[in-house]
Amino acid sequence: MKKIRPFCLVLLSFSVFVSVLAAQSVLADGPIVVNAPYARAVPPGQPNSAVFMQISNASDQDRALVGAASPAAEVTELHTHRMEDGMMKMRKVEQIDLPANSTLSLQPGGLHVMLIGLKQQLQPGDEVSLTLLFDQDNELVLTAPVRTIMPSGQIPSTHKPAAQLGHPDGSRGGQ
Ligand SMILES: [Cu+2]
Repeated sequence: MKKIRPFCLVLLSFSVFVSVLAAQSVLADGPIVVNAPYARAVPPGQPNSAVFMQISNASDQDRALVGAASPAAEVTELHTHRMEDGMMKMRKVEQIDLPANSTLSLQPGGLHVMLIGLKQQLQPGDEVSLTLLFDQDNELVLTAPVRTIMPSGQIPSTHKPAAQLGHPDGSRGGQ
């Protein structure tokens, strides 16, 4: 009769733990890897929010994120921020380019996946399911934890606070 050594059990539970962690923080679709996705917590009643992440393209080929969908919102769009007339405004973009061998950050004040018309509350501790559509007909489903982002957090200092009004990934004010 075989005995299971305690050491093996420790290893086994450790590897299970690691793969659970990996499933939450890293998602791969061939050469495309998504790291550390998270959604912005918003107060109840706020209609919009955004999801951020890092996307790496480890291939020698330029790729692109071409769309997104989420059951958490009526509409899910790819957005960026642009300076227009001295104001930082967000704009829908048709795609987000992922140049070969590069990592791109979707972050507050910059590129983001916009959730418009929230159908669920986004409180810290909640989770948002998100499907990312890449070119070449690849799609990737991930779960993003909801986190509180300080209104002033992670926004480049060149952005004027007033220009952030009305944007859920920029500040709590406006709209
Ligand atoms: Cu936006």
